[in-house]
Amino acid sequence: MSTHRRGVLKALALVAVLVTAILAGCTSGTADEGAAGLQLPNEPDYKGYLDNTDNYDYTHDMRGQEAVTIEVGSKGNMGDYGFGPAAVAVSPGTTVTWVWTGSGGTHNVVADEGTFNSGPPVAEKGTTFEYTFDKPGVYRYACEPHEAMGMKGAIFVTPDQSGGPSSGAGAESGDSSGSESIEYSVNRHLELGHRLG
Ligand SMILES: [Cu+2]
Repeated sequence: MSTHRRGVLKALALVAVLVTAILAGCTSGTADEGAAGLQLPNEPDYKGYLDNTDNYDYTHDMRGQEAVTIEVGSKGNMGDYGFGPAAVAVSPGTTVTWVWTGSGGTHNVVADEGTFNSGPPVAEKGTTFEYTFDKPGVYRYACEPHEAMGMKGAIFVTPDQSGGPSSGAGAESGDSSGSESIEYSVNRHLELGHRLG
């Protein structure tokens, strides 16, 4: 009798563990679906660019939206020296609008590779700068006055609607060669070209 009861208790305990595991899986998948965006399933390789950006948490998944807004002068980097969110994923054709909070002094938005540039730094709240991202790829940018403090950001433009950079055939290893993300964006370019052509 007591052996039987022990068996039942063991079975119940197992069920409880399974239910807990399933619930945990569900909540982590659907948590926090707000304006800030869910976490992209696979983090792009920013090649260390955001290493000293302390408000960079993860890439906020804003794919499928026509317009995305990023704060200039959000909390971060020992003051109001952050882009919020620091990293976002968007679909090609998305217009990103940076909106100045008015905090943290003068800021600007300057692409690492010259793709976009908001001009001289300004402080005024409500200032906006926008750029439409048609080409897939990783775009790194910074605020010139506060770049050394970590006021930097990244826009990951991808036509992929499911996973992230490593959801394709090529397995992404953790090495630091940096060639994989370039390969990835080239592949995406080709894919998009085929689709359009
Ligand atoms: Cu700044």
